Amino acid sequence: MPLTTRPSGASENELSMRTHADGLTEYSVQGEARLHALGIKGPVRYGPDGRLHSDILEVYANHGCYIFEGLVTPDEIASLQQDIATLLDRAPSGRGEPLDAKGRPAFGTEFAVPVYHFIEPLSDPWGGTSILNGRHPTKMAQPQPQKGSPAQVVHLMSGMCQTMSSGLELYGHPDLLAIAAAINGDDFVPYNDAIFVKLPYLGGSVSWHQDGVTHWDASYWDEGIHGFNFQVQLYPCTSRNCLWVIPASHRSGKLDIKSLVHENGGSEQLPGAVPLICQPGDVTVVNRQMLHASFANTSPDQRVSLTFGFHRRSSVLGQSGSLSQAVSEVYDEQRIFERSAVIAVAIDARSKRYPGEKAYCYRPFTGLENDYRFTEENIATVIKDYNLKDLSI
Ligand SMILES: O=C(O)CCC(=O)C(=O)O
Repeated sequence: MPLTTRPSGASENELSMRTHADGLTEYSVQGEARLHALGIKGPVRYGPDGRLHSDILEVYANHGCYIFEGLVTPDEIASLQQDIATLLDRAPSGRGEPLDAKGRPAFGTEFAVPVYHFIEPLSDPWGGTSILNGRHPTKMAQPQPQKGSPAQVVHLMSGMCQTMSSGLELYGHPDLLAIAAAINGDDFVPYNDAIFVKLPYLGGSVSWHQDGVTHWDASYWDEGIHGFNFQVQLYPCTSRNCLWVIPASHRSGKLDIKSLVHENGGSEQLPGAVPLICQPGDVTVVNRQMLHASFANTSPDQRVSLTFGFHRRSSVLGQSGSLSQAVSEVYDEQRIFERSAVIAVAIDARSKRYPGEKAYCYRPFTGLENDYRFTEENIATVIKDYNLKDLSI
């Protein structure tokens, strides 16, 4: 739906926002039709063996993505929304600022990895740059924000397992971990997490990319080798603000994105893409080899996506750091164990919050449960600054 009402305070600049929004209309209609035809949505279901139903795994293998409807309960979503609102309220007033917008000391200065990542409204911070191994080779359209918009807006928040109690509890969700085990094996390992924030009329874009960077040329390459990302959706995701993916692109190897955009007349509206339209509580699973992007949010709807991924252990063991990790870092057994311990502590934190729920049994920590309880000591040694040990590939 194009913008039909003039946002308050809008000026002639709104025209370019409107042009951007109008320009997405036909593409959205076609994308939504493709999404419905694809059959990639449904509730989580298990087979007689108690593992994720093979029908779902087959759909995921074919298309590279799945939308688990209503996987996270409304009560849990409400807690997550509340914690996100607090995090945004306490964000620095801009990049590098010590105080929040209300003049209080900003949240999160004690963490080694900065919590908040700012961008200029409606901008594309990574497209066409060498940031993140240069994996976003083309620039997205950057519409003019309306007059009076803030100079910078929060685009990403890092470290959800240490910045919000509901984030750590979510990390131990039994269905999410069972899905991770079904896709990556019972000895699966974590990747990283990031909360994408797309504020109404302000949220930036994420240019077309494939996430994985390490295994493309390996003789043992396959379609699942770079793992997957969950996105837990806290608000309705529309074709205007959501993540778009190109189905089955995870099976095509490394794509020449520059050429794809060039062959598309320079337009970022790549053919065949589908919008991952969701309701709050839905969880998407997206193979990290899929070609995916999101457009500047020129819509009135905010999106907040808690994004966290998992890998096969064999994809990570022995690799060197990439993306946000330094190349000098080596993912040896110890490093993997220490980062994986976050899952063990999260499972215990969750079982304290939801005592009636059957806790997930994470195989690499079987027998070690008592050492990885949600205690003050483990918060200090396992959780604090855990994201320095992310396992990016
Ligand atoms: O949610 C988005 O807008 C971008 C997500 C993304 O690019 C990713 O998870 O790799």
